[in-house]
Amino acid sequence: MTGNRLRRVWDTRPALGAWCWIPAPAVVEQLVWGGFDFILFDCQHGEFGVGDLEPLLRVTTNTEVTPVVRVPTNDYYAIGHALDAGAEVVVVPMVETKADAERAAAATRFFPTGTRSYAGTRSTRVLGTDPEQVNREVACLAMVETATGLANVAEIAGTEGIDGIFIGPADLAITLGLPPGPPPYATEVERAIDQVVAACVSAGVVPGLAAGSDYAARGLRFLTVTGDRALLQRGRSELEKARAALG
Ligand code: 3PY
Ligand code: MG
Repeated sequence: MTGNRLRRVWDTRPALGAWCWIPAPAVVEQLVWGGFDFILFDCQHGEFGVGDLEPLLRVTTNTEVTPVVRVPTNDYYAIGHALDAGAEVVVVPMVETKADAERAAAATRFFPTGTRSYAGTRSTRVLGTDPEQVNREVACLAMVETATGLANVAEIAGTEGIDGIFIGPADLAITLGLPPGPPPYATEVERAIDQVVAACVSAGVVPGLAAGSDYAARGLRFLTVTGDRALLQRGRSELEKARAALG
């Protein structure tokens, strides 16, 4: 498969990925071996910034795993730098309005559709040197994770250059006046998920959710199944099992 493999995956079936919060190539390698469709490198809540991405993204070179980066904020420099380092998909947090969505989309593409700046960085080895082809292959996912974003979701999903909406259920719950928590979510959050999926379907873009494959049946096509921290935390249940076996 050439170009951005994840685009081909989410067009045919739900894409399943893992979060990376721990900035260690050995950890990324384990996730690559896990066989996920994508790894979501989290520069917002992970222990690294966009300047630390390159050695981590390099581990995905020539694998079937698409590198996705959540940038820390909706920022021209952060989006450009993540793409320069080799991100094929950028996830932009806290998109609340059409203007926010337009800013994220413009930073993701070169002229004439955007304002991204060109350089012979690692990205030219990943998606090529032709700006038109790169514009077609990269993807920009806007995060809808606030009550305001939810109210404007149809406009956000319909913004030129927005390829999908990624729902952040924790921030969304908080801004709806509810505590954040694991799935199944509060009724209002579950309803919001269906509202975002409907807006995405009508705009022809990909709906995604920071939750596992249970949600694929609800129309979600970009799902994070687990992450490095969660996998390590399983050590606790292993210990509990071992203690229980000892009686
Ligand atoms: C959220 O749930 O708010 C997220 O951003 C997912 O990490
Ligand atoms: Mg969030």
